This record gives sequence, structure tokens and C-alpha cells, in this order.
Amino acid sequence: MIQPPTDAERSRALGDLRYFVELSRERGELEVIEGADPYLEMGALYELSLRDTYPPLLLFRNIKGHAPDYEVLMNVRFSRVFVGDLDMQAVKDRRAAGKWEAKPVPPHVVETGPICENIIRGDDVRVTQFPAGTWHAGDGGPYIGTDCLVINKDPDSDWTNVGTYRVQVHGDRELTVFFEPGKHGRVIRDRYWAKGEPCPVVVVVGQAPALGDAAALSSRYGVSELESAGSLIGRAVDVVYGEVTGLPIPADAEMAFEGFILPPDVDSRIEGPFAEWTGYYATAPHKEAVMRVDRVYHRNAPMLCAQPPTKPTFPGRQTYIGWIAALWDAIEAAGVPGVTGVWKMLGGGARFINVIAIKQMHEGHAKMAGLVATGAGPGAFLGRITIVVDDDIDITSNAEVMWALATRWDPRTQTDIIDGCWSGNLDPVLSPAQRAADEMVNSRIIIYAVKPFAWKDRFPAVNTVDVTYSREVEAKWHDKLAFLRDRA
Ligand SMILES: Cc1cc2nc3c(=O)[nH]c(=O)nc-3n(C[C@H](O)[C@H](O)[C@H](O)COP(=O)(O)O)c2cc1C
Ligand SMILES: [Mn+2]
Repeated sequence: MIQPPTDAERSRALGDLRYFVELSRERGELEVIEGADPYLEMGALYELSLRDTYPPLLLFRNIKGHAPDYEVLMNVRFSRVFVGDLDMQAVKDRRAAGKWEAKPVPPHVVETGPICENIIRGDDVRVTQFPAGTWHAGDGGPYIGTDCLVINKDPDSDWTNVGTYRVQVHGDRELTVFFEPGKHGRVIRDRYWAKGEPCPVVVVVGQAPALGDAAALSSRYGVSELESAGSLIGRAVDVVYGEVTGLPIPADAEMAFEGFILPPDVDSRIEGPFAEWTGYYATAPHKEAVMRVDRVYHRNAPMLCAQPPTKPTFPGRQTYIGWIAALWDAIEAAGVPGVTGVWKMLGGGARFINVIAIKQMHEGHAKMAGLVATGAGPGAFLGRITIVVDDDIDITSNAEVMWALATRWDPRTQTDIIDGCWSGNLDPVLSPAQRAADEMVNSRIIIYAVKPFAWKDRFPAVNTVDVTYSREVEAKWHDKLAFLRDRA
């Protein structure tokens, strides 16, 4: 198996998309694809690539119907260089390196940068000249923003937010941005609308991987993800100010659209449907306010990042190290002791199934962990199931977690069900009536699959060979037995 990149390589790559591509090429993890069709074919190839746990970086060139040097780059967020190893150690390393909200690095303003190599203004703007995939057959149109940054600024403070929200193409100067209720970009947009003003906004497509990472994580309200990204890469992110909005734009980004989200009564389009990460088309096509594009900035031969959702069961999609680290940080920050691991179970994507391992220290300890995880910022949105287990369970293994459920959980006495929790349009189980009433909440379950504290020392002993003895025996027999020798 190919080794993960060195720390130095990785940290440089996270701050520099073009180096990221070069490094992946050197490591044999880049697949260049010539002549694919952005209508369905690119999406199908992408989904095929997710059969691997570490999918290759896909670089599409000579995309059908587009100028040859407008390229699309996929799988940045799932690639080996980005995720490192998919194990608990990766989460621990990420936490140790992270704490990025605690030591933000403000961006550094520069006069110009590669993003200014081409600036297209006003009526010359033609968004449709750039390749945007129609990723799945049921989609309502092409989406140029999937692995993107949406930047807007609170009108009443200095807070500049950066989030990843999907962006659909409707015309040469018309996009829509889909924010779920409660997401920061939406809270900010609505403040402009409340004043009767359009919301200034920048959409970046193609950015340093650390920026994409920070944009997709649930940073705290009021925290700028530009500063979090600076902390992640250990230096300030260079930004230029947009000509019409004054918003910061990463100076080495590949492409940026700048303009305004008009109040919905001025111009709206039908957004969606769109194949979502839950594995469904749950959000009904609906009216979404138009973002009118006044400027396009792009580098020469831009590489547009894309990462459309797929069903969360593909092996190549199980890469949520940053999200897991953020949840663990939040649980500890709330004062829960003895947490030995946090994980997201296969099949639940980055949100649905939280697993927390604890070394039980007192009565009610498991409850603390479960309740906090269910309500914490990085766990609350669509965190439908939280499972608390003892520290002897390997929570990176679905089978081990299911074993804990099967053997340590009494459904009636070791379960909490909590109503009225944060959900969104994407949630497949929201009923038509709830959607009609804009009732975006539903229940959560917390499963305490732990040995009951009061008699945990009398709980039946676990059936297993002692680890140290097992290693001794393995060493003794290794060369004689094929099933030991040929083990990967
Ligand atoms: C590839 C990708 C696409 C996403 N698309 C959306 C989206 O369309 N709408 C949305 O509300 N959140 C979307 N998210 C999740 C948000 O990026 C995430 O909740 C983030 O925390 C939002 O930033 P905020 O906390 O500043 O609001 C997406 C995440 C990823 C990784
Ligand atoms: Mn935010």
C-alpha cells in the first residue's frame, strides 16, 4: 500500500491546490481524463472512482463543449493526500494539530494575485462557458458549486463567513445558492434581506484544500473560516478584495463569481432537484433567490473543484476525519471526561450516526456524553443516532459497534429519544406535512450500549484471547502457517 504523504508535503499541499495536484501526480494518485461529457458522464466516472477507499484525484480535461483549458478537479476531499489514514490516529493527529478555532490566523490582504489573471465584467459574464456537471440524471440542471466556497459578511459586524453550499447554474449571469436553515451563510443573507438589501456574495470554485475543509466544517457562529484555514495551514490566507462587493477572495483561487443574492421577490428560479449526500432526492424543487453575477475572476487554465454528493455507502466517501475531530473537540469542551474515541459509522455519511467511546468513570457518565454529542454544534444537525460504547470497543469497525449494541444494550432502559431537534430539507424522513409547515425538526435517539455502571465489574467477561499472548503465538507460528504469513 502506498504510504501517506509526509507531514511537510501534506501541509504544503493543503495550502496550495496546484502543488496538491502535482504531489498526487508524483504519487500515482492522479487520473487525467480527456474528453468526458459534463452531462452525466463525469458524474458516472466519479461515482465509479468511489469504489476505492482512497479514490484517485480526477482531473478532467478537454471537457466536451468547453474550451480545452477549463479543467475540473474531483476527489480533493476524498484523496489520500487530503485524508491521510482513515483511522482513529488520524482523528487524534488532527485534533492535536487543530484547535484551529482557538488560534485563528487572519487573512492577509494583497493587491493582486493569480485569481486576477482574467477578470470578466458585467454583460461579458458568461457563466455557462465554464464546465459545470449535471451529475445525476434526475438533477434539475448543472451545478458549478459542489466543492466550493460561499463567502459573505455579516452586515452588523466584522464576521466574514465561508461555507460550502451547492450552487446551480441558471443562466449566463444567474446562479442560486442553497443554504439549509440555520447555516451561517443563510443567517447573514437574511440580515441583508431584512434591511431590504441584496446580499453581497462571492462563490469560489477551486481553492486550497484547507479552505474547502474549513468551509465544510461547523465552525462556531461568528468565527471566520478564512481564519480557521489560516490556522490549519500555519500561515495567513492571501486575499484580494472583490471589485463590486469588497469581499475577500483567496488570491490563488482558481475561479470566483462575485455578485449579489437578490431579495427573492426581485428574481427567483427553481432550485433542484439535486441528488443529495443522504442518498436521496429529498429537497423538493423550490424557488430560490437569484445570485446575479457581476464579475468572474479566474486563473489561466483554471481547475474547478467539484465533489457532488453520492449515496454515503461508497467506500471512497468515508472520510470525515475533520468532522469527527470537531465533534470530539466540542464534547470535550463541554466538559465530558474520559472520551477515548469518536467516529462516524459507515452508511451515515458525515452526520447521521455518531459513535462515542468512553472509559466510564461514574454513574450518568454515558448520558453526559450522549446528550452533549447530540446537542453539540458539530453533531446536532441531522445527528439522528448517537451510540455511546465502552472504551474496549473498536469504534472504527461497524461490526464491533453492532456487537456492543447486541450485547450491552437494553433497549427499554438504555435509550433516550429526544424530540424537536435540528433537521433540514435534505432529511428523507421529514414528512410531506412537516415540509409544508416548514417544520424542520425531528427526533434523535441516544443508545447507551455500555455495561451498566452499577454492575459493570460483574458484567460477563469478554471472550477473547489475551492480546499479548496472541502476539506471542503469532510470532512463534508465523513462518510455518500460510494464513499467518500471507496476511496483508
Ligand atoms: C461538498 C459539500 C456540499 C455541501 N452542500 C451544502 C448545501 O448545499 N447546503 C448546505 O446548507 N450545506 C451544505 N454543506 C454543508 C455545509 O458546508 C456545512 O454545514 C458548513 O458547516 C456550513 O458552513 P457554516 O457552518 O458557516 O454555515 C455541504 C458540505 C460539503 C462538504
Ligand atoms: Mn461558519
